[in-house]
Amino acid sequence: MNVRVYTHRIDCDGICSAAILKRYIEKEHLEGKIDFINYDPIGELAQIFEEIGDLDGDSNVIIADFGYNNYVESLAEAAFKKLKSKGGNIVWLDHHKWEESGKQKLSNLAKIRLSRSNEFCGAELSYLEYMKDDKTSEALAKLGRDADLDMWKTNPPSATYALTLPVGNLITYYNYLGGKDRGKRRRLLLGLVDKLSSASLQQILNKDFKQPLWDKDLENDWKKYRELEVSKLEECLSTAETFKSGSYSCSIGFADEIISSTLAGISLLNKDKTQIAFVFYQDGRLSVRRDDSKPEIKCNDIAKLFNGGGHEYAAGGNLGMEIQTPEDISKAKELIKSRFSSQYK
Ligand SMILES: [Mn+2]
Repeated sequence: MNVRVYTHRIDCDGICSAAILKRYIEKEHLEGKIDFINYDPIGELAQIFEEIGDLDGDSNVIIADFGYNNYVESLAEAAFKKLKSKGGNIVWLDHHKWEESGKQKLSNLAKIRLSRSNEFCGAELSYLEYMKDDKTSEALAKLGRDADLDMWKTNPPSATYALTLPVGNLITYYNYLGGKDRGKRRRLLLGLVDKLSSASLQQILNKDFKQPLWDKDLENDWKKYRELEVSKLEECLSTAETFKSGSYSCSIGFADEIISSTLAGISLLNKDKTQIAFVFYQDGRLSVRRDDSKPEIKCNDIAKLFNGGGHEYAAGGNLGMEIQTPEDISKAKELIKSRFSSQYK
C-alpha cells in the first residue's frame, strides 16, 4: 500500500496533521509521500486532483484539514471516481463547513470524516483516526488545535502555547519563500513537518517562551522571518499616504505578502493617528481596518465599494488590478481615495 497525504499547507493545524500522518506512515512501515494543498495558486488545485486520479490502484489517499467548496467538489469527484475504479482508497478528514449535498456525493467515493469546526480540528481527527495511542501525536494535535481555535489566548495558556507563534510564523515564511514554486514550497514545509514529527514530547510541550524552538535551523529561520517582517513593515509604513474625506482621516499602504493585513492596518492607524487604514497587496487584495475607538465606522460597508465585505472592525475587498510597478501603486492609491471619497464625504 502506498500512502499519499495531502494536508492544508497554510496553517499549524494542517502542518501538524502532516506531522501526525508522517508518524503513522513510519510506525506502520508503509510507503508514503506527504504533500500539501490549498486553493491557490491558480491551477495547482486542479493539478493536485489530477495527480490523485492518476495514482496507482494500491494507493491510499489521505486528505486532512482541507475544506470543501463547489470547485473542490467537481475536481475531487472526477479524481476519486478514477482512482476508485482502479481499486484506490480515499479518506478525507476535515472540520470546515461542508454542504450536505457535497458530503453525500463524495461519500460514495471516499470515507469522509467531518467534525464541527470547534469539536475536533484537522490534526485531532488525524490523531484519532490513525495514531490514537501515541502521546507525541496527541501533543501535535493539541498544537494544531491551539493555533486553529486561538487556544493560546486562553488563561492559563494551553500546553503548546510557546510553540504556536513560532510554528505559525515558520509556516508563513516557508509558504512565502516557496511562492508559486510548488516543489520549493513543499521542500521547505516538509522540513518543518519532519522536525515536528520527530520532536520529543518534551520539545513540543516546551514552555520556554524565550526559546520555544528546540532546533537550530528552525530557530534561525524564525529569526530571519522576524527580520524580514520588520523590514517589510517599515517599507509599508514609510511609503504610505494619508488623506481626508469629510470628517474621515485615512491611511493607505501597500504591503508585501509577508505582512498580515492586521499588522499593517494597526501599524498604519497608530503611526498616522488616522481612523481608517487601507492596505493593499500585489494581487489586488484590499483590507480595511478602523480605529477601534470609532465603532461608528463600518469596515464591511466600506469594503462593499471594492466588491468585498467582512466584519465591522475589519473587512476585505479587491481592487481588480495587479500591482506590478510604482505607477500601479499610485493608480491603486488614487482608486481607493476616489472611490471612498465619492461615498464618504
Ligand atoms: Mn484547521
